Amino acid sequence: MLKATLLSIFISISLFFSVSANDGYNLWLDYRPIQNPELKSQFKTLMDGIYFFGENPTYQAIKNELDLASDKMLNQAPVYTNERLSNSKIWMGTRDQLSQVLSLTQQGEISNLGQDGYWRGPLDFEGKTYYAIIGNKPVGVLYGVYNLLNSIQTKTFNKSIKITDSPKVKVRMLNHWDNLDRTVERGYAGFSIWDWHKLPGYVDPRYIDYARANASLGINAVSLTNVNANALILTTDFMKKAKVLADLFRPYGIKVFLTARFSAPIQIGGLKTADPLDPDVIKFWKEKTDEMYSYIPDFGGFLVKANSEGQPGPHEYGRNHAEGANMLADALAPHGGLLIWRAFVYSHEVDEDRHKQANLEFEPLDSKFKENVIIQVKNGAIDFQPREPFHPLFGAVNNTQLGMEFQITQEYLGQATQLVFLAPMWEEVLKSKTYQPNQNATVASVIETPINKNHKTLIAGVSNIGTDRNWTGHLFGQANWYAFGKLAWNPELDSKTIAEEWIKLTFGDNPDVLTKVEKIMLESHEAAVDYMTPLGLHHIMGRSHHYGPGPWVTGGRADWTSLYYHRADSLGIGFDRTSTGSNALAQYAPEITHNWSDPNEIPEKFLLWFHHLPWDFKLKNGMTLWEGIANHYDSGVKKAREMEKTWASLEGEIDPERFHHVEQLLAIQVEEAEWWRNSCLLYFQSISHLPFPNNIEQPVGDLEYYKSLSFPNAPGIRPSW
Ligand code: BDP
Repeated sequence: MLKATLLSIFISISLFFSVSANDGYNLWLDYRPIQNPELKSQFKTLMDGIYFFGENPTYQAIKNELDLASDKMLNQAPVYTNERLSNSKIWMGTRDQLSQVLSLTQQGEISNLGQDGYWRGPLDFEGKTYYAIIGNKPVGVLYGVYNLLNSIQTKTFNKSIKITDSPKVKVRMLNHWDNLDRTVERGYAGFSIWDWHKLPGYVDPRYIDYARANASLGINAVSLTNVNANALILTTDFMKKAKVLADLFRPYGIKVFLTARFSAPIQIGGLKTADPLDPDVIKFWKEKTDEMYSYIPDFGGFLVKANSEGQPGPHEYGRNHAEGANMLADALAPHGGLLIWRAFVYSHEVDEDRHKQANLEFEPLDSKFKENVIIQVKNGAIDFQPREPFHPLFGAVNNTQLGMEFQITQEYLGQATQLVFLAPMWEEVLKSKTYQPNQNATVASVIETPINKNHKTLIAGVSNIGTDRNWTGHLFGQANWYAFGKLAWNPELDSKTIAEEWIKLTFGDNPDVLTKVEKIMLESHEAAVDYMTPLGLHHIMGRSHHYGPGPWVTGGRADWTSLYYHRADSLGIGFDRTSTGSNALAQYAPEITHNWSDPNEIPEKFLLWFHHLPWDFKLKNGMTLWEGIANHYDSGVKKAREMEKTWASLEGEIDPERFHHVEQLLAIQVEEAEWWRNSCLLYFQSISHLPFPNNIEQPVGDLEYYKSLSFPNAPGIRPSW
């Protein structure tokens, strides 16, 4: 008897813990039990009679998702019916499949779904109302189902409202910087989730959860390998491995891309050259590509980093980027594949401001790229800095299809120890006015607009995913993956909406949690900019691992040093990119060049990005530049402490596992913010020789000590640096 009682106590304790513990693995697809009786009954009704118009692997993926969701949210299995009329409550299918049951009005309503869009809402047929989820293609139905589940979880479901949604961008892609040995360049969440060694024989169930998470956001493409590419990925053995992933991802609407090393013809093809105009090289790539399609018939294409940071490329043979890209594009074209060529090109051998180099390379090649080429451009001209003005290429070419590359992994934004919600930063870039090709153009509109009907549009994000149980190292890294997916689908969305949705999906709808977590998230980016690189400072982090501050970094290749970027001297600080300096500003539209050339007109957040100014330059609030810099650093630290305090006040309102995970990381973030402030201010003071303003907390510590810190084992370091 006693034994039985103990056992039942044990079982209930472990059940309690298994219910309350949350390691974050389920991401935003946690499907917690529905508490609200009305919502529960509405969802239950729908799950009581699901009718699919036809069968295909995507519908099977939908059924798997509904099985899971219904089980977790309602504690019951859904009922699938074969009878369309008598028992069904919800209909799912493509517009074609439903054509016999749609009235003309309904057909009209549902006609503008684009390739991947969906419609969901009430549908009247023969005197009865059904709920329907309709896509142009099965994947549209899948997206509609995820949207329905999202609305149930966030309690926004309304069965009488009709919703139509379709993505504004065609290719919504994750770029993994994963190496074949499972290390991840700039990865802070463990190792690569691609277990190349055990593939193709062993299929990690995590691959499916990865596909589900992406599909739930509308992400429809993934490049599996590092842009600093290894040619081995193009060998037959690896194609067989990649095929397994492509087969798993297909029902979720996700296409696989791989990175192509430009010198592969030499490394794995036995050729002496990789010259893109050499007939044997052309033949090599054609045969490789054909072979790839024999394994993966819907292979997405190649992503290429060439002639940048030591990667091989067409320049070695006196050819330009268009000649390199077009040769690969020709190999892909017969299969409908895409060639994504990165604009992240710069060289220390070129005597030009790094900021200008991509435009100098690509502007003269405008209109020279084949139709299946997309030039993938980072959001800013330097390199994923905490804040960058938008890349001038976005306004500078009219006849080249440009795609956006964001970095989801927080290489320069606190890596996996800091909570920095990146949506506000991406939103700022996407909403920036380019004034070209027309007065109303924004970065978002440039990306969303195909230059003609055959061109595809693209948004890519460098993944922050790894083998950590919660996928992203920091729980809030998940919010960045989420936000990226949402913005790739609709670049016009605002960060607040995205944050609210993610918080509800992640923590439920406790209003106190919602308000406080939202505040933390929405203020986190500005806080990080303040304690890392305020007022347009940039590229002053530690060398090679990029972890923590390193404004003193000098020596070696100039454009990899901090001095090159901040140019602090006894007179002042900042990079003069106006006409008296490198004139990078002239690469923007005249409206921008004109306004930003004046240090009193330019938004202060970009001040030192474009201007070298005296320490006593007057800021808008009346402070001197030196005082302003000091105040920004100090206020960044204070904001970080505020975030920590706000989070602490949520104890008991968030499950202990996730609460303590974030609590500990926020404590690290505060220490790192202080480290940034102290070391940057002490360093800049050693140059300006000015006293710190009285109103700030005085930086403490010894500059020499900060300089001596080294992190040889910091994660994510690029192996060759
Ligand atoms: C930089 C990273 C480096 C990448 C490079 C790239 O430090 O590891 O290889 O970008 O985007 O941000 O190619």
